[in-house]
Amino acid sequence: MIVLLLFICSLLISSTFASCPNECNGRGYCTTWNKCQCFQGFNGGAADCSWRECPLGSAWADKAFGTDQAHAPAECSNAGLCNRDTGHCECFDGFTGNACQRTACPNGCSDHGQCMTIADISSFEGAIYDSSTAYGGDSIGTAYTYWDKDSITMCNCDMGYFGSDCSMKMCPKGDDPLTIHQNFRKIRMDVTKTASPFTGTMALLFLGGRAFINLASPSSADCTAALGASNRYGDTRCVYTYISSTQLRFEITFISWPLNPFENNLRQNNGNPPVSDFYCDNTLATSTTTCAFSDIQATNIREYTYCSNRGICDFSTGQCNCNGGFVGSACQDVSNMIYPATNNQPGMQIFVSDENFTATGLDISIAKQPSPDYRFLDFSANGENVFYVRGDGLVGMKALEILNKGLTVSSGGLFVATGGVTILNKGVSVTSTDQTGSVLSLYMKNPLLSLRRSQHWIYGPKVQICTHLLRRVIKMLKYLI
Ligand SMILES: [Ca+2]
Repeated sequence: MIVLLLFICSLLISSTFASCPNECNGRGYCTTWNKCQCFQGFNGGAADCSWRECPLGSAWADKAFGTDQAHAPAECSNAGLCNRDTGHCECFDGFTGNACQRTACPNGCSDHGQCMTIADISSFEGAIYDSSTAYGGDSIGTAYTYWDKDSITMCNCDMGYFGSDCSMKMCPKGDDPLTIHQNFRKIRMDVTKTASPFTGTMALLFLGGRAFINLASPSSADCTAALGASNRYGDTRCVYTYISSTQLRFEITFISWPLNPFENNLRQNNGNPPVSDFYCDNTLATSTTTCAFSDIQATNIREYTYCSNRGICDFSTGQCNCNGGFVGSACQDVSNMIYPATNNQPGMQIFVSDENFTATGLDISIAKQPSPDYRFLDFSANGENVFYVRGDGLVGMKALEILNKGLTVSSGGLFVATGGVTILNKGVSVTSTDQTGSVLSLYMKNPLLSLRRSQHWIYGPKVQICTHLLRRVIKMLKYLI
């Protein structure tokens, strides 16, 4: 009986070795050596093909297989464990993707940004110098092709947000109202073409935004409107000048920038952007159209900073906490500023109704000693200073017009540095009580030529110039003529 059982068992064992384990679970075929040859996706390591494979990715870390050669394909990129039942990678913290092949962006970019690979962000967000021309870039991103091009990721924040996880909200920005006598940023864009005429439009790129400038029929108004339509700028002035049939010039003054910055973690503007931040895209013009940028005004530029330097930004809310005395969403205004009720009323009016008034209509008293480092009055129009009274009494102005009563210089004399003096009528009368100095002193680089031109003045009947020097000059002139 025992012998019979052993015989039956030996038959069963013999029968078992004659086929593959579990018939390869239907996920492979049995070879002649009773070994399962698993179908694709089931080479997970089990002899009966019961384990699934997981996706491969460039190994985050592995043994280099050559000089500077590593990161061979590995299951779950060596940054996770494979679930053999499902075939899905279970990534370690900080890694994501079906093969754990990417880093996870921090905090999901806080719902204020897009998680992008280093290759994508370089391609889509870059703006590189176009080496094929001598003018600016083409806004086409540079290529990045190293092993980690699809692995390393970062947040590309929405405009108005920054921080590695896009969790910080930008506060409004403005010019510091207490730093005055500053300049507007001003640049020049020269558009050139190998042969006229100009056609189409040139896209001016800045911070990833485009302003389309008409080249076929350019004008200052059109250029200004094009820039105004872009949310990358605030108040902007553009002046167009025709240079030649193959060169157009646009001079752009940035009066202000957006109150709410159109910036993010990749693109910033401090109010004085370098010309290298500006690019031209000629795809809507002819290919021979190029442009070059240069500075006109880049020094002592008005600020463009969070809360105008007169408040503290709360980056969790994006709101400024203004210092005392400053108001506005960017703290850009002094709190005692006066705004006219309507555009046809004075901002402030002083009217003294009593006809017996003998005091001062506007009295400005400053305790400090007279000094050139402060001002009593300061008048500006659209940011341009046109009149001021300095602390030491010096008055500066764009022009001076005296309607009547004339001009009296009590002391200090009158000095005209440039521009000369023109007397339309009444002539010039010189009375001198100085016994030592000359009455009239003339200095001419080319005296003969200058006196010839003005001889009618020299011999004029009303001339009463009596200096010894001038008589000698006139005698010499007579002799020469
Ligand atoms: Ca300022």
